[in-house]
Amino acid sequence: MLPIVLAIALIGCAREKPAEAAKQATSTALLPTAMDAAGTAADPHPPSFNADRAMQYVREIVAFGPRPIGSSNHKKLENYIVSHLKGDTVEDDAFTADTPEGKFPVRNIVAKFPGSRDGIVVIAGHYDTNYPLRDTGYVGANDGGSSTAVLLELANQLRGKKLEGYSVWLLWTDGEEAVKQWSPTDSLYGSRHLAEKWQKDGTVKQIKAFLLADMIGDADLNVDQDAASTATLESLVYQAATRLGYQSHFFARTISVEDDHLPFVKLGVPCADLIDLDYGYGNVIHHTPQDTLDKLSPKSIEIVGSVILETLRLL
Ligand code: 1BN
Ligand code: ZN
Repeated sequence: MLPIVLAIALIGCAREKPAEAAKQATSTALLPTAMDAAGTAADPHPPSFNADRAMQYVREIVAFGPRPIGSSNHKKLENYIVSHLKGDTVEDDAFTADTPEGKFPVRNIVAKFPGSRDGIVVIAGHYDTNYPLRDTGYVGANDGGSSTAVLLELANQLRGKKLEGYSVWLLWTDGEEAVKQWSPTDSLYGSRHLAEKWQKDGTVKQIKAFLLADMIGDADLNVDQDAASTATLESLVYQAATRLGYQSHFFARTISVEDDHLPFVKLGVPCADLIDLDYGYGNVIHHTPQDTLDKLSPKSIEIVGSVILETLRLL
């Protein structure tokens, strides 16, 4: 098997740090409240990510126990996600995946929030947990839990708002994890299926940006820069992080990671994978039963949720 993390280059990586773009940012967020840069009245209730509520979601998700594809806990989480999207426009992408461990139901869930401008921004994260660790008590608080929760809270922030920019589609991907051993055919079941579907029906052409959040709850938050992601979109994320004073948590090192953005990268969609693959010193906690709530911080989830919202404003 090819190693998943192909290369790690510490600070000083080949790609230029997006700091220059950030320095040029004239921040509407920093202007006095009721007006934006153009002098028009600003939204009196701008989105403001609620970290405590997001953390409560993680607690409730973890309380279901291990949530590998095909399990009853996974089904409970599907129902939990959908129950939090009442009144929203929800699209299901459900299918049967053929895996090295047999056939499994897989279900991507998409909540759609319409904008005033032509085009779609997809914000994604996976909700299934590691399959091979299913009998070890592994609950994936960070890997699966944090991404599910950040999307649920983003839905709260987008719901009922008049979005002045692109439409925003929140995507809970399923079957991200390998069932036996990570390979191009044993991984990313949901995102591969959805990318193909959205290519066939023309949706892919409308996607202006695909932002992926994965493992973003680590109390020691260091979001990596991903070599396969789109440099201009990562620069925008860095600019957003800088506006909020959170830039020190972003892009100190560059990695190459296989994740749910890849099927969309392959189709030419601008993508940014916001993943912290340094979970515990040397990533020792990742894919172990030690991936538990006590390693997380609501602040980390708030940082990523807020930076995503700020990136939406910049797009
Ligand atoms: C991320 C979260 N990934 C799986 N769950 C992708 C990955 C798999 C990253 C193995 C590193 C190693
Ligand atoms: Zn994982």
